[in-house]
Amino acid sequence: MDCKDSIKEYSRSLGLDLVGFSKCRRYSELIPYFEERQDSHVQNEFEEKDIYRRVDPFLYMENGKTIVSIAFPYFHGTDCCGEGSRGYFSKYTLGTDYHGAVSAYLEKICSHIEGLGGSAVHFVDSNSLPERYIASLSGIGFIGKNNMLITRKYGSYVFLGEIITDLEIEEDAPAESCCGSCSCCIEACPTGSLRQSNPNICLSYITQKKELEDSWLELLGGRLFGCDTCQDACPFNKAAERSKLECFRPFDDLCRPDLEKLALMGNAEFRKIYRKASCGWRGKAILQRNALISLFQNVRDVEDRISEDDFASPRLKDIYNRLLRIFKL
Ligand code: B12
Repeated sequence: MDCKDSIKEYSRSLGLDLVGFSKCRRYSELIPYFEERQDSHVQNEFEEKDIYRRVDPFLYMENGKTIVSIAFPYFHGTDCCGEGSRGYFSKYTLGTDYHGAVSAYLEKICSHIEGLGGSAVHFVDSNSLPERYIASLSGIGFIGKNNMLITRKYGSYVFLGEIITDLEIEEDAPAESCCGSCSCCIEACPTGSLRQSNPNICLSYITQKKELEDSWLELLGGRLFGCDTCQDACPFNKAAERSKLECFRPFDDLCRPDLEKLALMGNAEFRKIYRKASCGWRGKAILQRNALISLFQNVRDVEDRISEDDFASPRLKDIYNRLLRIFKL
């Protein structure tokens, strides 16, 4: 069996059936695109600022030859998240934090590659490379009008992980966009973020942003962390297969969040429940703030049950008073 089949077979034994291969090379064709975005100030604070780092996988492995892209399906089909409820977490946040969970899988596959005689380094999310673009080059999915890497099997509800290796492996054919004339996601986006190609007004980002102007407080619409609106609108997600990866099975507390408990939670509760999930990395106060926003928007007597004095943090006191002014006075 050659290296490619061996890596695919080993990944499949771990429950990972979307694995693609592309050549490790500089993505110079993206430089003008990234420069234009920089000039029009639409870069997001979570994006790598240095354009040359964004297109250069050799920074991670000088003699890299091949990049392996792997999709990790996370949606278990649980009917616990959705617009219309008073407060909900987006689908990707519901299970174990994907940074650790995906890394654990990638480490195993790296060891397998080392067993084949190659070196291997792995990434998920926190790196300077354009993961969706690399995944599309490897053919595991195409990039949709909602910017998402969309796979035929699991739709776009997948995380992406990559391995760079010095093994020379035949590349797969890149995937072409299949969106055609469909623009469901663009029409569904509540803020026009997709139409304007501006991730800084994407509600997923707004739920994670530390400082929010008043105008955003009314627009979160129950989103406690992340936004799925453009993905939920996508026809490729309607019949998408569900994830069988146990690590992404939703935690009960995240499925049916008690907004009042969430807004008033202490450090111990945060660490026990939310820090382990994918919504924990921005800290406790962001989740408390978003829960407070949902409460003020949806619950009539919230100010009788929760007061400014319940919060030690000046930031949360401030948001409480702003919400009181906007929704109750
Ligand atoms: C910054 C960031 C964000 C920001 C900005 C998102 C954005 N639209 O770029 C915010 C906080 C808003 C965000 C939100 C989300 N994110 Co995010 N995020 C990232 C991060 C760290 C960097 C992305 C980035 O650089 N964006 C800037 C744009 C310009 O680059 P890009 O999206 O990578 O790719 C574009 C170019 O390649 C271009 N392109 C494609 N082909 C070609 C060809 C040519 C020739 C050219 C010139 C350009 C071009 O189009 C692509 C799509 O816009 C990546 C991890 C990583 N290292 O890649 C995760 C990542 C993209 N996020 C991810 C996820 C899951 C999400 C959310 C779904 C979470 C949620 N439910 O709320 C949303 C989706 C929002 C959306 N519709 O994009 C996943 C995406 C998985 C997938 N199936 O696509 C990633 C890959 C993390 C991971 N490892 O799984 N995210």
